[in-house]
Amino acid sequence: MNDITACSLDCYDTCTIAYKDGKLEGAKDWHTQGFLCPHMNHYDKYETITAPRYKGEEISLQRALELLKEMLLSCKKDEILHYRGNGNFGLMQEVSDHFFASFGATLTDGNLCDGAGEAGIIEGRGSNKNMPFSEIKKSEVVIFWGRNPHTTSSHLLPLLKDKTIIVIDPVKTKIAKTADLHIQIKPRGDFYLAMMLSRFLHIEHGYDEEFLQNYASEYQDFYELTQTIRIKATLENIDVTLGQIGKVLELIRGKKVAIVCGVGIQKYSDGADIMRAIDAFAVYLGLFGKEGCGVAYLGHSKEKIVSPFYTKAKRISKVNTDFAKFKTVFIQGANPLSQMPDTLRVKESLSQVENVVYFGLYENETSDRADLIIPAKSFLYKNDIRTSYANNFLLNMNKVAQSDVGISEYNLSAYLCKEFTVELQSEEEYLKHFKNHGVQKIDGSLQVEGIEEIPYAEGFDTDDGEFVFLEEFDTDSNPDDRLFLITPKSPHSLNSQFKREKSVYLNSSLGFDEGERITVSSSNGTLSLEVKHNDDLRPDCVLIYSGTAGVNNLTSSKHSLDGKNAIYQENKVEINR
Ligand SMILES: Nc1nc2c(c(=O)[nH]1)N[C@H]1C(S)=C(S)[C@@H](COP(=O)(O)OP(=O)(O)OC[C@H]3O[C@@H](n4cnc5c(=O)[nH]c(N)nc54)[C@H](O)[C@@H]3O)O[C@H]1N2
Ligand SMILES: Nc1nc2c(c(=O)[nH]1)N[C@H]1C(S)=C(S)[C@@H](COP(=O)(O)OP(=O)(O)OC[C@H]3O[C@@H](n4cnc5c(=O)[nH]c(N)nc54)[C@H](O)[C@@H]3O)O[C@H]1N2
Ligand code: SF4
Ligand SMILES: [Mo]
Repeated sequence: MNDITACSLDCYDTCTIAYKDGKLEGAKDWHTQGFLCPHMNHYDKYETITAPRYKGEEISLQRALELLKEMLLSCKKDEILHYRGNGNFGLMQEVSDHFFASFGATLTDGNLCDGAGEAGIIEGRGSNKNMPFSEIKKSEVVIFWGRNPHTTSSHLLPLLKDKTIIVIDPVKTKIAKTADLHIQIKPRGDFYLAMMLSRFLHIEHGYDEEFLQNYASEYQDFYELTQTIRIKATLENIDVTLGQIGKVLELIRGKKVAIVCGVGIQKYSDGADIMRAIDAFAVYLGLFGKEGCGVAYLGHSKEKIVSPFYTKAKRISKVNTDFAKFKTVFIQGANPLSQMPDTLRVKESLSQVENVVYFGLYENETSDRADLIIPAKSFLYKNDIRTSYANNFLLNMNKVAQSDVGISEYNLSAYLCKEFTVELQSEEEYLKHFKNHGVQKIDGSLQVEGIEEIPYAEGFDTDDGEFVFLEEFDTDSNPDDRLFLITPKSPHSLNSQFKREKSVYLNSSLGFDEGERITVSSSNGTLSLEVKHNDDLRPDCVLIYSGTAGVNNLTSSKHSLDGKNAIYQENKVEINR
C-alpha cells in the first residue's frame, strides 16, 4: 500500500500527507512544507460512526444497502433527492451523482460557499481562474481582503516573509496584528472601499494606462461611476479614513501586488458586486497576466477537468432546498441541519421526509435526524484524486490503510448501479481518466494540463478579451443600528467537523459578562449562547463561528442577487440578557 496521500478536506492548502504507522505528517514538498493543520494532526482522535443504523438499531452494511434500495423503490423517481456537500473534496465523490442522475433523481445546484464572489469574478473576467500560491510567493505586497490565513490557509504564512502585508477585515485577526496596515472596516463596507481605491488611484494617475487601453478600455466610464459615491459620508459609514486609502496606495505603488480574497467579503446579497469592485481595482492596477500579481480567491478548482460523472438531471438549490417535496433524501458528505442557512426552516422541511439517509463520517445534527445511517470510509481507506483551489495540482489521494468500517462512495454507487442496471466503469478506469488530465512537472508534481501558470496572460475570457466593469450598483441606504453578525471559520473545526465552537464572541465594551448566557436574535430566529470576550472585534459586531450549533437559526435562506449563493451575513442581529 502507498504511504503518501493528500488531504481530503475542503481547504485552500491541499496538503500532501505522509502516513506512517497510523500517524499523519505533512510531506516535505514546497507547498506542504512538512506541517499539517490541527484538523489533520488530530484526525484519528475524532470518533467516527462505526456501524450502520436504521431507526436507531444497528444493522449490517448489507442490510443498510438493501434498505436504501427499498427506499428508492418505495417512491416515484422525482420524489428522490440527492444532496451532496463539501465533506470530502475528492473527484470520486461525484460517482454517486452519476447513479442518482441516471436513475432519475433530483440533484442540487446553488452554493453555500463562494458562489456570489465567483459570479462577480465571472461577470468581469469571463471566467474564474485562480492566482496560485506559487505566484503569491513572488509578490511584494499581499492584501488579505476578508481572508484569515492563520486559520484557513496556514501554508501561505511561510511564503509571506519580507512582504508588505495589508489586511482589510472587521476583525483584528492574527495577521492583522502584525500587518503593515490593518483597515478594520465595518462589515459589508468593502464595495465602497474598493470603489474609493479605484477613484483615488485614478486621481493620482497611479493606474496602469497601457493595460487599461488594451484590456479594460471602458475605464473612464467606470471612473465616472466611482465619482457618484459621496466621499465623506461613505467613508464615515464604512469607518475608513482618507489617510488609510492614501496609505494603501502608497504601499502598493509600483509593486507586485497579490490581492488574496476570502469568502468573508461575499456572504451578502450583493456579494458578486463586492468581488467585482475589488477585481476592478486590481484591473486598474494592471495586476492580471503578470508574474507575482493578481487576485486569489477560491477559483474554479476543477478547471479543465472533464468529469465522467456529470449526467443531466433536474437540480434544485442547496440554499433553500424544499426537502418536504421528496420522500427519500440521500445526504452525502454534508451536515445541512447545521450548515445550510435558516436551520429552523431546514428542520421543519426535513421533518416531513419519509426516508432521510445520511452517508457520512461523524455523528451530528443530520445523523440525529436520519432514519438510515451509512458510515463512509474516510479518505485514508479509499483511493481518490483531487484538484486544488490554490494550486494547479492534481494530487493522488491514495488508500494508505485498511479498514472494515463503512463503505466508499464508489462501492456504494456500484451496488446501486448493479441493482438498478445503470452503467458504471471500474474504479480504476475512472481514476485513470482523472489522472490523464495531469502532466508531470520537473519538480515531480502532477499539474492539471492546460492551465496557464499566470492566469489571463492573453487577456480576459470575455467575448472581446476585455474586462467588463460594473455599470451600476444599488446603494445600501438603509442604516440600521442592530449589530452585524459575522460567521467566519474557526481554527478548531472545519465547518461542522472536528471540535466545534459553542460561544458567541463580543467586544467587552458592550457590557455583557464573560460566561453569561445571552439570546441572539434576527428576523429569522433566535439562539442562546454563552458570551466570550474578544476585543479584536468591533463593538458593532457579533461573532459566531461557522459550525457553532444553531448559528444558522439566525441566517436567511434567500439567495445572493447573483451566483445562487447563501448570504450568511445579510441579517443583522440583536442581543439580550
Ligand atoms: N480552520 C478552518 N479552515 C477552513 C475552514 C474551517 O471551517 N476551519 N473552512 C474551509 C472552507 S469551507 C472555506 S470556504 C474557507 C474559507 O476561508 P476564509 O476565506 O478565510 O473565510 P472566513 O473565515 O469565513 O472569512 C475570512 C475573514 O473574513 C472576515 N470578514 C467577515 N465579514 C467581512 C466583511 O464584510 N468584509 C471583510 N473585508 N472581511 C470580512 C472575517 O472576519 C474573517 O477573518 O476556509 C476553509 N478552511
Ligand atoms: N453561518 C455559516 N454557515 C456556513 C458557513 C459560514 O461561513 N457561516 N460556511 C459555509 C461553507 S463555506 C461551507 S463549504 C459549508 C460546509 O457545509 P458542509 O458541506 O455540510 O460541511 P461540513 O460541516 O464540513 O460537514 C461535512 C460532512 O461530511 C462528512 N464527510 C467527511 N468526509 C467524508 C467522506 O469521505 N465521505 C462521506 N460520504 N462523507 C464525508 C462528515 O461526516 C461531515 O459531517 O457550510 C456553509 N455554512
Ligand atoms: S491545512 Fe488544509 S489541506 Fe492542509 S492538512 Fe489542514 S485541512 Fe488539510
Ligand atoms: Mo466553503
